[in-house]
Amino acid sequence: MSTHTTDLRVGMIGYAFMGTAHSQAWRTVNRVFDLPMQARMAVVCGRGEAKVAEAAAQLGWQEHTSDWRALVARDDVDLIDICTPGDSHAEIAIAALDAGKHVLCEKPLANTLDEAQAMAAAAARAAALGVRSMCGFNYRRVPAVSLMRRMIAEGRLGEIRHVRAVYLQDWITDPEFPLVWRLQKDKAGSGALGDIGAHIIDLTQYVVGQRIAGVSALTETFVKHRPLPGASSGLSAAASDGSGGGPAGRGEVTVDDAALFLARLDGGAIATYEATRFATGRKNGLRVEINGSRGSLVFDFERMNELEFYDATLPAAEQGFTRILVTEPTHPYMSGWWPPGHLIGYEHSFTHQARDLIEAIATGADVAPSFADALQVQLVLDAVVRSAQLGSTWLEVKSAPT
Ligand code: SOE
Repeated sequence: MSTHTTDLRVGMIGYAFMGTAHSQAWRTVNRVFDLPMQARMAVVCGRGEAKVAEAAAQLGWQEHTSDWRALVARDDVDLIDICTPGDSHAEIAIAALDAGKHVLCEKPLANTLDEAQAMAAAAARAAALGVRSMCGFNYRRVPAVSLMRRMIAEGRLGEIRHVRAVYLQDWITDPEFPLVWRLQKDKAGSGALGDIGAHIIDLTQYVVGQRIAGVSALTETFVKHRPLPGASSGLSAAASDGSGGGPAGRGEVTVDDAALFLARLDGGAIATYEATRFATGRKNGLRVEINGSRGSLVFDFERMNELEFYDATLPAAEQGFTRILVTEPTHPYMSGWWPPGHLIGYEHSFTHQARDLIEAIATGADVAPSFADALQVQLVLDAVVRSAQLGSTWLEVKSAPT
């Protein structure tokens, strides 16, 4: 039963995969969590009138528009939720923040470091006026991931020595898969690196409480030209017709298919990262293992309700990896859901994200990941790209202002 007193009127821009996930979160959040504000799905925005009207009806938005500038200027909208490709994040987010709207922006924050810096600066200006902004690194809000952070902060792993993170997908292994927007640098900024590598950068920095301070990287584009897409949808939403001088009917892939890097964290841990869309058979294989002086923790998204824990402080005869089923009411976020043992899924991380953002807006608390946190991720992405271009040269990563 909700005790909210105020509405939070949301205007969402973009309604493909992420927009659908965010819609599910806005629809659900007040039905599950008792919050001081009620999310209202006020307006959804997309480029084509007919399609956005359909999306509004299907996803449950009260109104629709094809003019994001008009949306951002409306007095009856409090929060702008940006679910568009990265090439429009900066322009929309800065306009929204300057108009005094709270902002939730999908990851990665931007396509370039300059854009991310401008967004973080706009967020800092707006924060002084009580405006909140958050970047959508939703995996932070998987209960097992939050629990991982809590246990590490409590010292259960002791001193952190190793961080091992992979994010493996395989949806473009077929060379005939079309040149969708995610494969074009001007639309997406980078490839596997920014799309899924950004998640493991954010997730590991979050759980360990250390920042990446230096990297040595390698990237690869296995399939250099792909068929130009038709007006398709979903993950394959239409790309601009970047023919890129390739074979007839094909365009150049201008992003990485895979990115690997070594890193040092500022608290002394060393780390390896791998992000690829060519891990045949791996659909959404996000796996993180942390080794410390007193134990280890392992999270695997494909078993997202579980955490593996090795406690090296137990008597030798009792040591071994144990499986924690993260469904107890005492586990992060779980008190809102089902009785212990009843599992949750991918979409719940977005609902938890909406919950935390609503709480922060209502109480004036700081938001995490803030645009400054997301700028930190962008600094790492930028260093990875430059290191790879320089033949894996070690590069220091600057620290974003907090
Ligand atoms: C596509 O690779 C994608 O949808 C990412 O963009 C999401 O952030 C990730 O959660 C799942 O995969």
